[in-house]
Amino acid sequence: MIKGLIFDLDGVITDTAEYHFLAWKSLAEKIGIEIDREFNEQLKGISRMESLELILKHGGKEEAYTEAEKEELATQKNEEYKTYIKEITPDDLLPGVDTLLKEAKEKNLGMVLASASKNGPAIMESLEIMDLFDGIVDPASLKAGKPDPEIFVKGADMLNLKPEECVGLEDAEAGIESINAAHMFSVGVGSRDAMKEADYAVESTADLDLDTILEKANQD
Ligand code: G16
Ligand code: MG
Repeated sequence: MIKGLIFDLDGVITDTAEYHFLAWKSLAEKIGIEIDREFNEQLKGISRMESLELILKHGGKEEAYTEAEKEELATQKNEEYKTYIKEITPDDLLPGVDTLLKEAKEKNLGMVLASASKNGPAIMESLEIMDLFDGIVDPASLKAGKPDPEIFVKGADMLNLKPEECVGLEDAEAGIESINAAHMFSVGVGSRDAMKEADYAVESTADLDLDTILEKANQD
């Protein structure tokens, strides 16, 4: 019996990927590396420092900086990113998400955020949905990020539920892998190809229907 929903943030609740892209692009340019939107796909769901490592590798500069310099580069990116997310309002909820969250609340389902983003709490406040949620897994507390199952397992723990009693919702391949490894029913948002490992997938958040999700997950 499903009693909880564990949500990814970027790409499921709101679309911050474009802001991450713009901030990484300008940081990369400063150090002579060119990135495009196609490359940016690899950064979805991946932590800030792991994203930086991928960008440096892409530009052949993986050995060029000390750990302290890399921390500084990541901080510069985050400062620019924060200027974008300051503008977020409830209008930035992805289509269908408002209805989904409210219906889940009416059904007394537990809800937790399992995002790799350290900016998650600020974004949730700006979207004005924090009161619907029971908690946010602190990404700084994790030993391993997605695709490791830890973040989704901790999400279920926060609700005092077993992973089998929860549904995980994700838009990144690494995230679906994480949910599946946690033995949780996985709902994917995205192309059929990218979401081929999901237990159930839709192309857009507008197609997320709570009754359908619960019916499929409870059958599983
Ligand atoms: C999000 C984004 C990633 C980003 C990560 C960390 O993950 O998809 O691109 O690198 O958060 O973000 P921050 O730099 O704000 O800590 P998710 O898990 O919400 O999809
Ligand atoms: Mg995501």
